Amino acid sequence: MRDYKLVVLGAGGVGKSSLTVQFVQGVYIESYDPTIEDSYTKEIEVDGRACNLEILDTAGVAQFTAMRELYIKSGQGFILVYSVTDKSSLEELMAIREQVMRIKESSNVPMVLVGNKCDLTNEREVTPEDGIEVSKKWNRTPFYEASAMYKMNVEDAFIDVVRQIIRKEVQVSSSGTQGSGSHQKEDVPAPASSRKPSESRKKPTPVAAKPTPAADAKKKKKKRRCVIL
Ligand SMILES: Nc1nc2c(ncn2[C@@H]2O[C@H](COP(=O)(O)OP(=O)(O)OP(=O)(O)O)[C@@H](O)[C@H]2O)c(=O)[nH]1
Ligand SMILES: [Mg+2]
Repeated sequence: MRDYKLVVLGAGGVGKSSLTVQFVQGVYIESYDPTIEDSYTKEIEVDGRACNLEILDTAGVAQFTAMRELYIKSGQGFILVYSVTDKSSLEELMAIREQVMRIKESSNVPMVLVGNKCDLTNEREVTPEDGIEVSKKWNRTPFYEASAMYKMNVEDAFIDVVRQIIRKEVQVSSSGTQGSGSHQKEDVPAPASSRKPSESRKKPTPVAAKPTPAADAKKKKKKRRCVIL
């Protein structure tokens, strides 16, 4: 059983807790109770591997975000959430992603972009195309539109990020055989000063179908990356 630490990040009220609780417990929280910090664990199997997930549900509201740096340091995979009903919540993710890359000293960090509340069609401020565009700018970070309320794409998004972590582990262990047990040092460090998230490197894969080599064995995984309602 491997332990993986996931961190859920995003602006206040976008649905980080609702998505997390929906994923972990299969229930939807209707009420809004701003989070300070919550931690959950869940055991799942991903591509035949038993995984013990620790999921850190972080605060979106400004007065608690000082802790973010510590969470990011300890996390291996990141779920970056905005609400499709709040354009500024997507804009806030730009700085959050920069912060993740700076702290992890890498532009290749397991991550998914999630546009939550896609059930609220009448309140939409962000189109699926807007999300796809951001995903492209972010080196084709897998993008999902989701609804915590209707449990749409919730599991897919969390599992995607776990798969990315596993894939990285496999890469590190297969390429690091001659090295001295390097832990998780990445290929391309993201300079703290550089503000160009997309210039880094990476595979030219279509946004709607980022390949997940770890999942290749399990071809049955559906290709759906975002839901367009
Ligand atoms: N319609 C709809 N409402 C949602 C969805 N997800 C969350 N909400 C509602 O949005 C409100 C905020 O959700 P939370 O999950 O508490 O948001 P959060 O991102 O954890 O907020 P902070 O902890 O303050 O950062 C709650 O009233 C939820 O019920 C969704 O998919 N659809
Ligand atoms: Mg919360």
